[in-house]
Amino acid sequence: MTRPVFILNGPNLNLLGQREPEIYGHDTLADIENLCRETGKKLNLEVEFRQSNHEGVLVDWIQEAGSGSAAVIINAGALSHTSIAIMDALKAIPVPIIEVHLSNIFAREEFRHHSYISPIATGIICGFGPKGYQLGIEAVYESLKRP
Ligand code: CA2
Repeated sequence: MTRPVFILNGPNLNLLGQREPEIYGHDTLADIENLCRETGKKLNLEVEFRQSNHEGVLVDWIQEAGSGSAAVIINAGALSHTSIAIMDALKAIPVPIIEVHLSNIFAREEFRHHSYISPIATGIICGFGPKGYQLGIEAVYESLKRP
């Protein structure tokens, strides 16, 4: 069995399904976690799914993933646009990094167009809602087949 795929979620993603459904849809984070677990099961990949509203906690989890994961899939929420600490932590780990956003950040306000994570990510998926997480797990599966 390979190491788990860490799926990390940042600030306010715990509120999904409660507000702004026109942007983020009606699914809750628990629904997205279930989708990830089902996808992981089909591909025989263990999933470690977490959410925090705190930048430092996310940095701790990224460091943990550096030695204990097969890959990191991260939706850092608004911290994607602001956090050099998260970028530095991701830069320091030797596993594939997939950046996911539910919404198409390039079709929204200008301040969302830049992400500190994008330049150091293996790949980026945005605008496909919860399906983006599934696509991220499938991308990890493919990359593990062909290292
Ligand atoms: O599109 C995405 O996945 C985002 O990462 C979501 C973030 C946003 O700041 C990024 O620019 C794009 C927001 C997280 C969810 O925020 C909510 C706020 C209120 C109600 C529901 C969700």
